[in-house]
Amino acid sequence: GSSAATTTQEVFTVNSPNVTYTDAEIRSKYTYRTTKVEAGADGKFVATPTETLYDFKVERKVPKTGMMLVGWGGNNGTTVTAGIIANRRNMVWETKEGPREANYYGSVVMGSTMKLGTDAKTSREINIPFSQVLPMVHPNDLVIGGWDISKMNMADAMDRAQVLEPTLKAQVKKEMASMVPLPSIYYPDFIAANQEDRADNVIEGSKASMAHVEHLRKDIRDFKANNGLDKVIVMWTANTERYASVLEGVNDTADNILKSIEQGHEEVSPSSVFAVACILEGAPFINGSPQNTFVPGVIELAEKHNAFIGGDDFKSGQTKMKSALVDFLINAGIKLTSIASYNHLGNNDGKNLSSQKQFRSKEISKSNVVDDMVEANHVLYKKDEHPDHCVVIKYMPAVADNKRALDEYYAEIFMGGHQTISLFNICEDSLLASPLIIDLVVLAEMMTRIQWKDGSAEGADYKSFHSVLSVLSYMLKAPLTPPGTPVVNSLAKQRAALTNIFRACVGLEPESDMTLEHKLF
Ligand code: NAI
Ligand code: DG6
Repeated sequence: GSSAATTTQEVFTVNSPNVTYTDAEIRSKYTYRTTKVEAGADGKFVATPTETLYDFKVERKVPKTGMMLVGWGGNNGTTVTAGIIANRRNMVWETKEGPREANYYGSVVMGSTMKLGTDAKTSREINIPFSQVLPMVHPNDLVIGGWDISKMNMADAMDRAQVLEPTLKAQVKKEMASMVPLPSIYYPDFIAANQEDRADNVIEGSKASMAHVEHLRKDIRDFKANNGLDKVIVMWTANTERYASVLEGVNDTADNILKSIEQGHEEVSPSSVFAVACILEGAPFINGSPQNTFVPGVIELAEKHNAFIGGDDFKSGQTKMKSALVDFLINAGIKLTSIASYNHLGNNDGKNLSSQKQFRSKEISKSNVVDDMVEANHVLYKKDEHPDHCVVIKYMPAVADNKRALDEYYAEIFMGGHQTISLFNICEDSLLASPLIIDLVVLAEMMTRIQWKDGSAEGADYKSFHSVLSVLSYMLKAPLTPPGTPVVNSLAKQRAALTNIFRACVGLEPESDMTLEHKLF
């Protein structure tokens, strides 16, 4: 079929003395309003509204962008690639339920809207596609590449994944067959032993080295040059690794991690080597798996180089529900007392997670997701009191990518009563994860074109957001935040932060949902 149009038409301009448009930039003067709280001498709080002035600057030209996936030949890598090709070509395919057409359902950027404001004449809400609040890359335009320790071409790897309909696969097969992942680094101790038979596309050397860092940097540079790209975003969607031990003198500082890579220290994981290569190359790097890729030394290195990093672990199904449902229950004043989360799945991710150390990485990222919401409610929970929470994952080959997630939420309600909520969530795991990959790439790229400066200081310089992109939290189970800053797990707060920061960049107030215009007249 014909190629889909991707040029983003600007659907609105902001009419404000604080906002200016040039061909190259949108500039806004923004007043950030928040509340500082102090405990008074009488033990009561004093809340003081505060205002901070910021200048934001957004580069308008959408760059030609590449997306390089580590683990490209896996279920997520093949599914997101086929999905983008299908969208690019407006494909339609037959299923037993009738024809289906390519879409971006499940992507916040491509599938959701945000309220721009109220219609001046009718008072109705005007909503715009999320993708149009700022000038973002269209996923159809992403040039895709990447690495895998398996050399299978992408068409065969797509068959191996058992995710997409045969009628769709037939249409993308030829293009996918021409794509073959670059060889990657493989340190067997970090992923399950049951993955070994896949590893036939491996760069020489089974522990970290500067040669590996340089090899990966060159891969990124070559990909950029060969495709005429302005930017490359790299995403880890390879197997879940075991945790790396965080050791003094080894991976605790930027200098030490570089030294440990040079010395081939056994606690440096492949994902950390990829992260370091990307930081040094200035390519944003996002970790879609749960392991501690971002040991303190890697974070410090990113800060030193003003490079963007984000993670950890795609938040696709069970955890996304959890970070919405727990928020709802606790904010409704209902005392959640336990969560039991069972999963079984039969894809290669499940096979890798059947190994204890890799499972442990996932157990950690799936378990810490309610802490802040519990801690915020000292009416329901005493200090250090938590709901019981257990996470189980079992490998069940027959169900393939159709992961089953069973959750029981048990809560205490009025007057000693109980409420039990049972959820049974079934779907192709990779069809949930692929749109998140797209969102993470598009949003990370967008963040590279936003700059800010202190709006009250004469002559202040523009700079970027902090290296750790916590603004990506909505898509991630265990959001990485700048050192010393709080983690926010509530899905609603994560979305509000993202949309309101983007609104601020074009000089719009946060969406408060007060709608006083409908209440005071
Ligand atoms: P997969 O097992 O199908 O794909 C992973 C790929 O990574 C494989 O092709 C493997 O050969 C490759 N690989 C392993 N080590 C590598 C290395 N050092 N360099 C390059 N390639 C390497 O797994 P899937 O389902 O695509 O998931 C990928 C990751 O995303 C897993 O860690 C999983 O836990 C995580 N994830 C997946 C979600 C989902 O819904 N599918 C959601 C959340 C996280
Ligand atoms: C079993 O839970 C396998 C995992 O890789 C998950 O499917 C994946 O991390 C998605 O997790 P969640 O909790 O967002 O559904």
